[in-house]
Amino acid sequence: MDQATVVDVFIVGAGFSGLGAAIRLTREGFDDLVVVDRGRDVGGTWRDNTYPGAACDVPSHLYSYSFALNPDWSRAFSPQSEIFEYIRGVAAESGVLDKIRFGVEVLSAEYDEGRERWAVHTSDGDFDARVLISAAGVLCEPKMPEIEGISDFSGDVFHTARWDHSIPLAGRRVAVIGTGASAIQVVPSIASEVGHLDVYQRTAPWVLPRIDRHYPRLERSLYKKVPGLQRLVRGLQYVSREFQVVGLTRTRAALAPIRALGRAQLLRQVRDRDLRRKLTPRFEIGCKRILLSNTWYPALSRANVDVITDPIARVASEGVVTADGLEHPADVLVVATGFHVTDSPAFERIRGVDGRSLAEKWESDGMEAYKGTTVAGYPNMFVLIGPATGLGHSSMIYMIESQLNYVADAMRTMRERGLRTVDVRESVQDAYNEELRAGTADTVWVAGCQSWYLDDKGNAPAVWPDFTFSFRNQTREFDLSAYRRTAEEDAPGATDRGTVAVAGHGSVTR
Ligand code: N01
Repeated sequence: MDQATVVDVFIVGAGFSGLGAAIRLTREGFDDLVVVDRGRDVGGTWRDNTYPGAACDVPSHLYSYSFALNPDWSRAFSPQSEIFEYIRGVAAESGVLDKIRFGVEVLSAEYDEGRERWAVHTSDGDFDARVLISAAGVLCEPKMPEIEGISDFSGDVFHTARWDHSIPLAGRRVAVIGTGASAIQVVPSIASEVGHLDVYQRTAPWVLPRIDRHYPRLERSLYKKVPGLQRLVRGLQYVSREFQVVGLTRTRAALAPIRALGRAQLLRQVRDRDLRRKLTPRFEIGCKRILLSNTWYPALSRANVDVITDPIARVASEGVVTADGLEHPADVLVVATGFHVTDSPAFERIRGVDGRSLAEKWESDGMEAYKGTTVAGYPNMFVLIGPATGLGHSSMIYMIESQLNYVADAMRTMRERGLRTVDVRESVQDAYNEELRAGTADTVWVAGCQSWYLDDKGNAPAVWPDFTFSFRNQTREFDLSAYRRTAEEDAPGATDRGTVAVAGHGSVTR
């Protein structure tokens, strides 16, 4: 590590979570930090997902940093370009841009037990950091489907998160695989332009009306001029979304109104009985992310669009072959099959005290953390949007900011007490996760559907199974007693909790 750049905090990723961490920690006085991002700009998911129709399905007043509300949102659900501009604007105003190195990929991050530091190897050199913050994102590693022959397709193939804008679609035969949140935004946006569109549906999703509207200039100026108005609107949006949690986690009966709304929209928008039968969801609403669209069903009802529900058998050089033996010709294959979430390649690159990668640990023990943020055996590491923090119903930025409260308080606590390291106790983490699993057992996410919330054992380690304000409460303060820690010699932390000296490690509290 001779050539390594020494830094206090190393942050991986400059999306909403990494940028938020850099801003928050700088404000707390932890400004010796470096952020690296493999992309060329901030924004993460919102930089990468440029597919036609990309937009947020959480209202924009709610889907913003609490410290950077934007009175100028053009509409209730902003398009990708506006969210990307928003995050770029926040980054520019925050003063942390000069701490971010773009086009830099983390190759590995290994905890050096002897030095109690993180050794981070990147495509642009090595770093030696006290604290590692993984803000690499969750919906960022495109998942290509394992379909025989797909690599031999003679036309163009790309994933929604890597949209190839150089490929013309006008008048051509396009196939879209998948009917999740990305596909339902893409399909209506391209249906009128393409010659023919085949939509390959494995599972019919629940689709509710999208109550979107343009914000007139008067309303936007009121948000600027009337103190508290925007926060009030944001608060109402937050509360109304939180009501869904009752149905998702406690009483299925509470889902009845939205179930009825979904059925009514299908009945109203799809007159063709055969098509309606194909599009009728056969699983409990909420088990997969509930989709919002007013244009999905009308797009699928168009004369130039076919919904194909026969399973895909293979991809031939000039089209898609379904299990019934039919070959459906295509010029372009759009893959809308989601992301690696519980099996993200990012997990392979982080190694803790025993040299085990997070991927190996989570493969054997399940994807678990404490309060979604710290992992036993990975001292001084904080994971943003870690296990059991994912949401379908509300803003991930709320969860990220909750985690940042926890991280900031951890850093303050370490500073005040002279602690070199904190490492969550395995027993505490286990007990926490046992409780989480018990809390998830009756939720809608484990009600029998397949989704990215689940791992291959059928657990739902990616999703937060409760009201988001209970996560906010849990993460309000850093609970030092849950942690093993080492302290600087003579630091207050070394004397007030009965520490023992350990050669080469300062001292360790058990
Ligand atoms: O991915 P998904 P996504 N053959 O995993 C199908 C967020 N997001 O990119 O349901 C055929 O939801 C799969 O079928 P099935 C949001 O959190 C947010 O759409 O598993 N089909 C499914 O239909 C979302 O949840 C916004 O049977 C295959 C689809 O592909 C998350 O990103 C917008 C297949 C994958 O759906 C992921 O959404 C967009 C195969 N081999 C995304 N493999 C906002 O608005 C998979 N499928 C904020």
